[in-house]
Amino acid sequence: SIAPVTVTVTGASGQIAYGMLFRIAAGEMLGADVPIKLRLLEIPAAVSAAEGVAMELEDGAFPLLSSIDITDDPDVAFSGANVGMLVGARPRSKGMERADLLSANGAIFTAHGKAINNNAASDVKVLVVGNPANTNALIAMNNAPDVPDTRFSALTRLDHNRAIAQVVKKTGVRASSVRKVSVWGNHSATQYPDLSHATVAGEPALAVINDRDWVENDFIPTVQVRGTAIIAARGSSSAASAASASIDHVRDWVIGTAEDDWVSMAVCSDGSYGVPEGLISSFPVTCADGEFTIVPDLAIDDFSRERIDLSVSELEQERAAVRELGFV
Ligand code: NAX
Repeated sequence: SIAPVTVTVTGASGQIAYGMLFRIAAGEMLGADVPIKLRLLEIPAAVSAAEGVAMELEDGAFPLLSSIDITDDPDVAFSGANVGMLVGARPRSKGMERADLLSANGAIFTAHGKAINNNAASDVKVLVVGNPANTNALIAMNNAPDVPDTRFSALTRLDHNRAIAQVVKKTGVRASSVRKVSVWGNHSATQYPDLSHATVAGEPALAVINDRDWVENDFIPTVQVRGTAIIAARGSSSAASAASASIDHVRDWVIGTAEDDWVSMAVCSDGSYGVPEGLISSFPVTCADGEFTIVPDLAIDDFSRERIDLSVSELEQERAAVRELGFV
C-alpha cells in the first residue's frame, strides 16, 4: 500500500481552506490512491472553528483521509509535512499601513519558515497563498536555510487560470485548448499575463485572437484586477477559485505538467529573464519528477520586457521593505 502523505494547511478555518481541504481529502491533489494525513494550523481563536471543519471532513467519509490533527503550534503543524499550503495570513484591516501589513505577515512567515526548517519532511514542498504571497514566500524561504530554495513557491496559478478563462471567453474554445499562457512577476495588479507564447487549439494565440487592442486594453487589465472585481461582485475575496488553483499548483508540481503545456508558478529566481536572483517571481515552468524548471529561451519583446520589469521592480521594493524590517 502507498505511504500516506502529510499535508499541512495553515489558515484552516478560513474561506480558501474550506474550499481546499475537501478536495485534498478526495484525492484530487495527490492522486486517487494516495492516503492523506491532514495537519491544520490556526491561531488559538480559530482552533474551535477548525475543529468544526474537521468534523465536516470526517463526515465526508473520504476513504483516503487517514488522520486530521488540529493545532495552534507551527512546530506541531509542520512535523513531518511533505506538502505545506500556507494560506493563513494577516489581512489588511482598516487604517493599517502597508508597513504594518508587511510586519504582521513578516512575523507569521518567519515563524512558519522556521517551523518548516526544523520539523518538515526532507522532501517538503511549500506553496504560499496568503498575501502578499511572493514576499511571504521569500520570508519563509529565508527562514528555512536547511530547506532548498527550490521547495518554496507562491500562488500565481489563479492568475494563470484567470488568463486562460479570458481567452476561452474571447475565442470560444475549451480551457484545455488554451496552452502556454504565462504570468510573470508579482501576484498583484502589476503582474504581467502574457499571451506571446500561448496557443489556442495549437495555433499562436495572438494570431487566433487577432485583436491587439483587446490584448493590451482588456485582457491584461482584466486579469490584473480580477481579484478586486470578485470582491466587488461577491462581497468577499476569491475563495473556491483560489482553492482550486492551489490544488492545480501542487498537483502539477508533484505529478508533472502535460507534455505540450506549461503552468505559472512564483518561484525563487535563478536570474532567468533578468529577474534578480533570490526574488520569488512568477515564471512559466514545467514540472517533472517533483521538480519545476523555468521554461528557458523564450523570446521577450519590448512590450513584455517593460511589463515584466515593472512587476519585478515592485517585488524588489517589497524585498527592500522586509529587509529593512529584518525579516530576510
Ligand atoms: P480568511 O480570512 O477567510 O482566512 C484566513 C485564516 O488564516 C483565518 O482563519 C485566520 O485565523 C488564519 N490565520 C491568520 N494568521 C494565522 C497564523 N499565524 N497561523 C495560522 N492561521 C492563521 O482568508 P482567505 O480568504 O482564506 O484568504 C487567505 C489568504 O489568501 C489571504 O491572505 C488572501 O489575501 C490570500 N489570497 C491569495 C490569492 C493568491 O492568488 N495568491 C488569491 C486569493 C486570496 O486573496
